[in-house]
Amino acid sequence: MIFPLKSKASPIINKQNFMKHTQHTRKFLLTSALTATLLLPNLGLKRLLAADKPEFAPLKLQLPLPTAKGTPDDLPTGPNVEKFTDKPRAAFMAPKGVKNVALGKKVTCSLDKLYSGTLSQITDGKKDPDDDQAVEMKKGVQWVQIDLEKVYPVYAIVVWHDHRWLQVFKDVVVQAADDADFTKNVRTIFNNDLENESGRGIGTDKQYFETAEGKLIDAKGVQARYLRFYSKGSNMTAYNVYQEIEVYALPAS
Ligand SMILES: [Ca+2]
Repeated sequence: MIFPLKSKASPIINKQNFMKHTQHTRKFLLTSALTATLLLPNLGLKRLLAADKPEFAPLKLQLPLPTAKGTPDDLPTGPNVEKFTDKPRAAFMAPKGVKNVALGKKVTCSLDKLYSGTLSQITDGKKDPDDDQAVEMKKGVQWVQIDLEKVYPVYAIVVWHDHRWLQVFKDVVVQAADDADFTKNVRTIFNNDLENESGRGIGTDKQYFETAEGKLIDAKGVQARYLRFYSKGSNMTAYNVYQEIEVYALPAS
């Protein structure tokens, strides 16, 4: 009597199990397909985002020799002047593979004549505190301009005005534009011109001392081809002076 019941029940149970199994399999396959459909574009998107956000590493600079002229006694002070330090700058993080894209690029300026040097010396890679490496131009608000020849995302700009002496250059403004005449999409990257001497607006950045470290400006990936650098002498000289300007960007942009 028991066997027939069992034998009747078994196929039903097996069939139910089979149905359940089939339903589970279908659910699993559907879920898997759905997950794959949702994940694949995300993975693609993630890859794209990863490509947009490159890996960062400390920026390595080739620093010039320090000056042997010593420290003047009457160093400028005040709330708008960074405190002088002879310690190395903290590491600046920039995307891996950035290069000085300004090296060898054409430089123009606000004047027809220079006092000393040539404009090409501003992007020749040399920045030692030697008199024959200083490019000097007359007093007043003057500018030099670099054409990077194409648009780059710029991460760091390093400027050596004149570190032959420990001094502070005045009204330093750095701007980017889409055209050589600086009429299109002009953006200010750095400005310590507190009284709008250069007519570029009042700056909020601090004045700083010239040292072999140069002034590193965080350009935050600004898209730029033309860069213009304003100044109006220093606390030691009315001249405007440059030894080198470096512009760090990813070359394959
Ligand atoms: Ca130089």
